[in-house]
Amino acid sequence: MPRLESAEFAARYFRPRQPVVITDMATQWPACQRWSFDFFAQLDPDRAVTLEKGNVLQDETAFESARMADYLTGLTQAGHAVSGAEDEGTAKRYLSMLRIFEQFPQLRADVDFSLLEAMTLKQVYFAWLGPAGTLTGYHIDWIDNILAQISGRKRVWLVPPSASPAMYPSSKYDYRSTLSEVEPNTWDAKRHPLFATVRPVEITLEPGQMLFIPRGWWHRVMSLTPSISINAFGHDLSGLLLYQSRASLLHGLHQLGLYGREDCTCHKKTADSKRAK
Ligand SMILES: O=C(O)CCC(=O)C(=O)O
Repeated sequence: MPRLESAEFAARYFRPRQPVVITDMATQWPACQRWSFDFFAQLDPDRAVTLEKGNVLQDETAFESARMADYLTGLTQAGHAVSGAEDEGTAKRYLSMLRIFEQFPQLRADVDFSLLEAMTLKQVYFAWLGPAGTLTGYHIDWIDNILAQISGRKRVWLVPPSASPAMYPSSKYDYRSTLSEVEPNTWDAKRHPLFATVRPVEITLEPGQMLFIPRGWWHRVMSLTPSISINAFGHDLSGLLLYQSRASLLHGLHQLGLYGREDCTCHKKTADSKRAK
């Protein structure tokens, strides 16, 4: 799908909540010309960042702290492409969910999410920087999303909301999301037999391409090369009323230790170290 006008995006994709790959728009962004691991490393080398270790959505929640420049310089030096799940099993360290414009407001003009901004009342933006082989397992975000690939390539698997019983929603808590119990690389057909019926749509996101992931759609994302992405989440009025109010309430209870504290993606099981969501 080449360049999309706002009215067409609204009518054909946003309102019916149908995913779409959008080409020829982000390619023009300054981010696609300027952003690299070195670029970020130089923005604030001493900044402490939290790295996810491995696939925290289906596996154990684990984090590590690092100095931004050390992590990103390591990625530049180690940078090589892997195909598919070659590196499966190693706990990749992933600078995920970086609140990019809160930390670096000067980068706001490097991207243009006006397609989503025109349809929504409230947005939040995250950057994702990591090596080849990072895996964000199957989950639903209860908020509309455009994921934009800035450099490197990612594979995305999408499953419609109608397949939810076969995705085995997990009890692990994640803010504003529902996680699946199933990870295809370690799928146990006896425990999760219905997953055999799931037919995901598989997409490879190239630099400069964007993917609209409507709220309620399951998705799983793996980087095929060292990768920089950014996404914009946005709520329209129905999202604020139907989903955000519930998510905020549950998150308040979670922070007080009254909900989902046995297993979550924001607190380690064995220590109190946590990351802000
Ligand atoms: O890029 C990734 O690793 C995950 C992105 C994602 O899950 C999202 O944008 O909702």
